[in-house]
Formats: sequence, structure tokens, C-alpha cells
Amino acid sequence: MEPRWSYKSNVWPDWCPGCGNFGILTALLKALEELSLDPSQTVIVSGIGCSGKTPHFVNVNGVHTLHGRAIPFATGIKLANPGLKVIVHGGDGDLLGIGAGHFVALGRRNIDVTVILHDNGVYGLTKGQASPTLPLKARTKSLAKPNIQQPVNPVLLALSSGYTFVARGYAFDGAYLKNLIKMAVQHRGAAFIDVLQPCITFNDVYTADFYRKAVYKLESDPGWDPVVKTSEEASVKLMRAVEKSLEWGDRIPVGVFYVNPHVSTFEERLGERLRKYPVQNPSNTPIESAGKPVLSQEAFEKMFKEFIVRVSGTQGR
Ligand SMILES: Cc1ncc(C[n+]2csc(CCOP(=O)(O)OP(=O)(O)O)c2C)c(N)n1
Ligand code: SF4
Repeated sequence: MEPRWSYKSNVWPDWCPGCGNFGILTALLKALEELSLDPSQTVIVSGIGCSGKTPHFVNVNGVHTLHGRAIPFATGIKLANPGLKVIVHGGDGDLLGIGAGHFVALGRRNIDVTVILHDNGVYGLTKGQASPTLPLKARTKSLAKPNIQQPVNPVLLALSSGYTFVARGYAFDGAYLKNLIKMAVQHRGAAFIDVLQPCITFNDVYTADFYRKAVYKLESDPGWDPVVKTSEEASVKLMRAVEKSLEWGDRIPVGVFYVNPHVSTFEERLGERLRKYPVQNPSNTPIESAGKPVLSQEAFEKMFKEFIVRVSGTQGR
């Protein structure tokens, strides 16, 4: 069947030939097509970096934001219009360096947003500095001396931050990555995919050859089942996922580490506190009518006074 929409934009991807970002983009385009997501109801949000260019190459709504700020933008978009599908693309410098606090906050809140990490171990756009996922003592060709910092483990950080869908893929296994993206986007809650992405220009340690030898699929163990069936088994499944997340080196697992569909989303919790939120949220609340703000000056002042917090010692002023 012909796809309903064409998701590939006319902007030419200017990544280096052979970059793993191409694999991620292709998998994303295929996933959008197979899910037949309405482009007008889908938003891709990125930060800065080579990975940050992704929204330009996809024919859905897109925002290319500031370094480390893709998740706050995505949070605002989703909470203003909970009906949208929101997907974040970011590099490991973007999401786990300058944006690390926001990365944790999204998991803690379990907002229904998918985060796709282009994990290349370097700051690609700024010419190969060591990024948060490069191991201690690793020395890529762009570093004058071996890396002096400990790495962050993205899967472990996502699990401990509260993401309710956590997976890892590999940029050059497109069919497999496409399925992970589909599952993550369909998951209700904060979803995370760590994508191993060769940067052929600056990282000669984590090459396609390195990954080809090391990567194996979690489900090759017939006993592997990452899905939490009842809330009671959540901690057991989480601990198994944590254990697997520590595996790195000669053998690197890819696949779904953990899925917990039993946790409420931030949007649902907001709806319990603000009863009108599910039907009347910022996206469908008129703010102007016939060129005038809907809220009159008097109504604004009344509302403003209502929410003033009186601080003790100010004698009621
Ligand atoms: C506040 C701020 N600091 C620094 C920069 C410079 N800068 C641009 S891209 C980038 C790093 C991108 O690395 P990463 O997020 O790993 O993405 P990649 O390019 O590897 O995809 C940096 C530090 C910036 N744009 N804004
Ligand atoms: S610098 Fe690295 S990450 Fe950036 S486009 Fe080139 S190969 Fe890809």
C-alpha cells in the first residue's frame, strides 16, 4: 500500500558520507511511514550538533533548539498539546552533558515523549572532543591525550531516572532500529533509545567494525522478557535490566531492556489535579478573539491577585 504521507524532506543531509546518523534517519523515516503518523500531529525536537540537524530532514513539524534544551522544548510542546506525538533527537553531548538534568527530569515525570540518543562518543559538530559516553582512557584520533573523565552509561541513567521504556539499537541495523523506534513511539510514557552511532570522522574507537563484532540481541536469550506484567514485578525486571546495562566491551546487548506500562504519565497526573486539562489544555484554549486578548485587564488582575503568595513579615502587603 502506498504510504499516506511522504516523510522525507527535500533538505539534503550534509552529514559526512558513511556517518551512522544516516542509519538512524532511515530507520526513523521507515518507522513514521509504518506507523502512518500524521505529520501535522508529530513533532521532532532536537538540540545542537550533527544529530541536531535531524528535524530538517523529516517532513513533520520540527524544532531545532538550543544545545541541551531539546527536552525542555519537547516537554512544553507535549504539555501544551498532549495529543501530539513528540520525538527528541540529540547527541550524547547534548542530552547527557549540558542537557543531563533535563534528561533525568523527563524520566522522573514519565512524560509521553520519545528520546532518541545519537550515541557517538564524541562532540561531532565541534570536531571530536570527548563526550559523556567516551570511556576513561579511550583515545580517539581527535584527542591529543587519552580521555580523563569517566563515562555516563545512558541505559543505566535512563533506568534509574524512571523512563518506562528503555532500549538500545545500532545505527547500521536499520530494520531492528526501526522496530525499536515504533515500539518507543507507541509506548505511553517516557521512552528512551540509546543508538550506537559510528562517527566515522572523529571516533576511530567505536567504529562500525567494533560494533559489528560486539553487538548481540537481548532476545537471543529465550528467557529474556523486559515487560513488567504486574506492578509487583517491576523491581525484579528493573534489576535484571540494570544488570544487563552494565555489559559492555566484547559483548554489547541491543534490544528492549525494560518496559513498564503501569506507571501514570505526568499528563495523567496533571489531569487529576486540573480536571479540565485533558479536554481544555493550552493548545485549544483561545487567547484572542477579534484581535483582542480573551482575558480582559480586569480579569487578569483578579486572577493575578488570587495567586499572590503572601510572605510572612510583609504585614499583608
Ligand atoms: C551553550 C552552547 N555551548 C556550546 C555550543 C557548541 N556546540 C555546538 S554542537 C556541540 C556538541 C555537539 O555534540 P553532541 O551533542 O554529542 O552531538 P553530535 O554533534 O555528536 O551529534 C557544542 C558543544 C553551543 N552551540 N551552545
Ligand atoms: S562529524 Fe561524525 S557525527 Fe558528525 S556528520 Fe561527520 S561522521 Fe557524523
